Amino acid sequence: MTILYNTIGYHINADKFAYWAGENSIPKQFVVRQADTNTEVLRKELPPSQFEALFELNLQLCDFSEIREKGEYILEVGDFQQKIVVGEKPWEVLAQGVLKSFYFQRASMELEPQFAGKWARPAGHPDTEVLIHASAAEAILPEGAVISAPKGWYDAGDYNKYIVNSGISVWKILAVVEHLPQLASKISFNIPPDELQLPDLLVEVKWNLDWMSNMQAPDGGVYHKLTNLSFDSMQMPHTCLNPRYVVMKSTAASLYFAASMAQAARVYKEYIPKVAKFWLNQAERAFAWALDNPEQHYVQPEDINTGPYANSHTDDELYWAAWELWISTGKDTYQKRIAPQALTAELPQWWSVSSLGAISAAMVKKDQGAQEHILQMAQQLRAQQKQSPVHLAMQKDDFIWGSNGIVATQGMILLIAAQISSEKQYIQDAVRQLDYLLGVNPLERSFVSGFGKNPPRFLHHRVSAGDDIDEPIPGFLVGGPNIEQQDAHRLDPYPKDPPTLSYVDKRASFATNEIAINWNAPMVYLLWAVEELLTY
Ligand code: 9MR
Repeated sequence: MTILYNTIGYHINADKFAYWAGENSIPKQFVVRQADTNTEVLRKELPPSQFEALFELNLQLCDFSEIREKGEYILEVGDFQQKIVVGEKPWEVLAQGVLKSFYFQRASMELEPQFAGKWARPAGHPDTEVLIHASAAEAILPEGAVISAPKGWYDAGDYNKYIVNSGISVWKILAVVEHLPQLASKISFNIPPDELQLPDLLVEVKWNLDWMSNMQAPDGGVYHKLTNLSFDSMQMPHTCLNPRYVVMKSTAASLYFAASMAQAARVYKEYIPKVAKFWLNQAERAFAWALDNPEQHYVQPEDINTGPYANSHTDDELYWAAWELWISTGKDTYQKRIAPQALTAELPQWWSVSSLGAISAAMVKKDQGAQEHILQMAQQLRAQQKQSPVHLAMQKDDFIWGSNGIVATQGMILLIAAQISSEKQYIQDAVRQLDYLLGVNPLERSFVSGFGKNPPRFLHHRVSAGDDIDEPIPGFLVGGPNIEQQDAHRLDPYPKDPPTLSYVDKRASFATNEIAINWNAPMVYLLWAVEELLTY
């Protein structure tokens, strides 16, 4: 028997749900006491149990939403006691840590102890001498020619840099300050300041945008990735000396680049107008290249076996980039490229991005059709939550590679719906998604390294594996339960059913325990936006 609860804390203004998972439970009531004085502050009947199919557990809801005073409490069911924290900003330190993880992913730079603490490390992957791969060769830059494309974030547990995944990640992080501009000056997380005096969040994202900006070929097309031929072994960045390549220009990469640089140009305009203008011009050139080369889909060259992020349907990328460019430039030519039939209700993930265009249209352009589209997506998520006793929008077949990123993205959509509709219930719905990631799951763990109860320790992450420090680098949301278990051949068998148990905290589990920028990015949005929207 146990209590599933949010192991980081509960917000004073949010609904507060924990779940009693007791076999043939005898207790009829639950009690909440103040931790220091043991004074009883709440006593309620436990409702009948409900079967949570995603967890295969019978659960009884302990709803202690009435408690709106910050403090530490004891939640008591029968003889079982669980400490619970209620706070005004319960997730702020976590939100800082999740954003700080991007700093720990920086390529081409030494991480100094003042900022990185015990995880300080020498610079790795300077990427100032990157070879043109055969797949990217052209007269002006033949095979073996050298370009410079330093900086950027390592994608994940590996040290390669991929435009597709970078594009979606920077977009989701910048959306925080584009949607909630008041946050720009409030967010700080101890990273080296830059000489431009940008807010911390923009300093961090610029590290990656500066790299992306260097990935454009002379004709406007964008290289799909900057990579080794094969993954490095589990070694520290500064010990990696394998040659690095830029690999074929692709339609998808060019459109991801166009969309995210166009959004970045809007966000940075008030701070660094010249750079923003340059990025916007780059975005326009990348878009033009994609129109001229609509079918140049990424095909992994035979001598390369790092992540493909291949995408052969680019209608959704075109839709997204056209919206971003129209909003940023006001030019009709882009508006004409917005093909309504390309918009789907799929959650925005690296393989499906039309809804990102709809989000910018809804939030920045206040386009009514786009707003309705997002609200419909949110209503669908809410309908899914209603099927689940713990109010989780996930369906069984959502537990794939990076399922935790899906949970966070669903939360992000609910929060955007809250901003469009001013309907506060959507904020509460988003908190349920967060509850799952921070402890309301049958593994009874937080999925963020370094935070909460029983967090992942053995990340599939080369730095955390190679640094000889016991604790993994903090602030990473691991991929999470994945019923496809692509790593099963490297591990002892692990459960598959129910899907939420299909996870192992082992280094070899690249399919459940890797970290990645595209999973942390929606977590950044979820954490910062939910706390801001709950503060009233
Ligand atoms: O997140 C990606 C997942 O959707 C794909 O199924 C998987 C296999 O192609 O790749 C995942 O992304 C990995 C990328 O290819 C390389 N860097 C690590 C990424 C996270 O595992």
